[in-house]
Amino acid sequence: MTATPEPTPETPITPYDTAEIMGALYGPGFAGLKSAFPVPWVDDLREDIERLYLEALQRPGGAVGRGPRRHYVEIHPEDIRGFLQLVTHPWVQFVCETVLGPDYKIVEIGFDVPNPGAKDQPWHRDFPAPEDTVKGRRLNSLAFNLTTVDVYEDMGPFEIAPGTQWDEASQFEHEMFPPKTFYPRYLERAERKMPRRGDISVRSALTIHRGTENNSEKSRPVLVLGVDAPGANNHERHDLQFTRAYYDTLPEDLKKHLLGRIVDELEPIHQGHTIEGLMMGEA
Ligand SMILES: O=C(O)CCC(=O)C(=O)O
Repeated sequence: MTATPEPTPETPITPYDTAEIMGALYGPGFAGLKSAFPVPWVDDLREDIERLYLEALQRPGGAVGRGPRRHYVEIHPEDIRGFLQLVTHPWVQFVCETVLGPDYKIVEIGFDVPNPGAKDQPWHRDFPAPEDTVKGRRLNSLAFNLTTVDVYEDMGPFEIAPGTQWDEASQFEHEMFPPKTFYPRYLERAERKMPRRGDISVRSALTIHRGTENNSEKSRPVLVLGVDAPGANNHERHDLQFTRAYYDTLPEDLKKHLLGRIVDELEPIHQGHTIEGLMMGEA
């Protein structure tokens, strides 16, 4: 048995494993960490999200439909109390560096709200696979998800078809929506995720997935953090903003990972990332 080496600056001991993370994202296309955040911290996040959701619903274009009784809202990092803790969590940083390299960029923060009565979404990717993935066989973006409620079977859990980030998409509508004849392949592989408050997960947004029907009385707000490798250009669909006063409070080594604008006053976000194929029915 090999002895554990003494930690030195060259061999820092981290509890996380590079091969395991690479294997998870390049294999199933999904990884998770249980109990990454304290429950009271998540409860504060839910409180912030509930307030931002009400505000967004009142603002034209503030919340985009993602299907019947479902919305997506892109937000300003400083409008949630836990932004800094989220993006400096050692696992989040480790996964970003491992999969996207040392120059990874945070490009999006928002939340999905599947409300009671939300229906099964069509299986989909969040955007078409880029050339880097199709030809280069490389993942150049990740989406972290953090539930703000404990999820149970009747709450329309998120469902994912492991390994499908590599599926060829020439027959997909808009390169994102596979034809219904492909659904048996996803159903055969489907995994329903029922995280608890404090758990965090990460996936390739190309791994085919869907939100399912919410038959409960409870909504299931989930935070989304989008991160790119250099050149992925997903920031073009988003509008990350920081006030100068807030930005100045952030640690220097975090700033190089933020791809957004510094503004005098936060501006309402015009939602750039609509997913046309999900906007069916009334949101
Ligand atoms: O229900 C979820 O957790 C995710 C929904 C989703 O994939 C989407 O709206 O694009």
